[in-house]
Amino acid sequence: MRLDKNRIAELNKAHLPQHKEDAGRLIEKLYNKGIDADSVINKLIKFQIAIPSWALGTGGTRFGRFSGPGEPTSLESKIEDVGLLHALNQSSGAISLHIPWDVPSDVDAICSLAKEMDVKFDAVNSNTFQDQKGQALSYKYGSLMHVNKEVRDQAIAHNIEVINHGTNLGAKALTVWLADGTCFPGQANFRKSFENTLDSLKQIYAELPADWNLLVEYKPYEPNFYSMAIPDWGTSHMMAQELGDKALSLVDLGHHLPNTNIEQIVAILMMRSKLGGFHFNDSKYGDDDVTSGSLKPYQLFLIFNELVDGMDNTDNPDLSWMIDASHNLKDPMEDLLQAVEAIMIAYAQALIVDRKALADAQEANDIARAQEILQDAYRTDVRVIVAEARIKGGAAWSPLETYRQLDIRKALVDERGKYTLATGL
Ligand code: LRH
Ligand code: MN
Ligand code: MN
Repeated sequence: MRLDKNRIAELNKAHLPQHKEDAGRLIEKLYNKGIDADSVINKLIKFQIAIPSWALGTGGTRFGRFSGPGEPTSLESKIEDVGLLHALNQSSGAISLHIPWDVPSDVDAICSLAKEMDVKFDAVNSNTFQDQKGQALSYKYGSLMHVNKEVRDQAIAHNIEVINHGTNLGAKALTVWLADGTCFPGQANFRKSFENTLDSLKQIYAELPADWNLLVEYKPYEPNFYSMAIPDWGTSHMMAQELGDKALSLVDLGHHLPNTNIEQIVAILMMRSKLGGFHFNDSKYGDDDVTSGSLKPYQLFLIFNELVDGMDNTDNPDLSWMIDASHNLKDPMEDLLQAVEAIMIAYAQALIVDRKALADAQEANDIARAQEILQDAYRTDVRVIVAEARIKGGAAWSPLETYRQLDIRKALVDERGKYTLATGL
């Protein structure tokens, strides 16, 4: 399915008179505060959040999966779904692949489809957290950290293969997330596990093309419940530091113990030019992978506040932004549109923070004033400038409303069938 830009513009029309009035009012309010709304809007237009290939189908829990109709089953249909999302919001023009789930059979055809849909290839992800059919050695006891060198070599070879797939597609980064760890005290020697993991990463790093990054993702628990090989940002940073300039830490919002101050982690990693990527989702308990901004929008704003500050004031390299959520109950496409919108709202709020006044308040230890400044930005309803950025970029005033008006899910079901292979029904 392809979306006609004119159709989107037509549907926008009904909203434009009110939208213009609302946008004008906010732009003037920002102007009076010394904030240039045009520069905020231009930054919003440029901001692109990758969609992972695995998020386009209905997710599940350890206990079950309730499939949705018309889910994509092939890499082609996943790229088409991302293209549809991007046409609706112009903010999700990239897809992140998981190998071997998404091995392209015909690279040229995939690249031209992606080009047609205006979709780029973001970081590619390796997968050594499952055993694949026909695989010689098992990852049951780990992959890059495994006690057996042959298993580590197999996992290293897989990561190199992922780099090669990514190179063919024009990707520029490899994300390594390891399920490696232990479930029981005494199961492994912590130091040996660390050394094995680092040594394996060094061998992968050595194969990285010159213009690539290696993103090291951390996670405190799950699937292992006693220890993880890379449990936290300290370990990830230590490894990235030792690997070299092209190795950076990746923060997944769900990969922290409850109440961790993620915004502080972001600030410190950026100060060291070591933050490479970001996985967005929201959580109440753990790696819940629910819709970004659905539970803790203020935390998301505070994180963006540090990201914006870091992007302006540090030498941190450009980041890979990606949604990493599991859509168990909602239509994944609708959920992704909501997530992108929530992320753009948090970014826009962070862009209108009066940074000079905040710095002055901090220097004067004026805590109440500092809080007022942050909350003034957070409590500003910026949805209208996010919509303005979308309209300027040729997207929908309301992507979700347009998605429903165009009955896109029905069109996908008509095209792909109600029960696709991914549903298992
Ligand atoms: C692990 C994770 C990691 C994986 C993805 C499927 O919890 O966040 O990024 O690649 O989920
Ligand atoms: Mn992740
Ligand atoms: Mn996760």
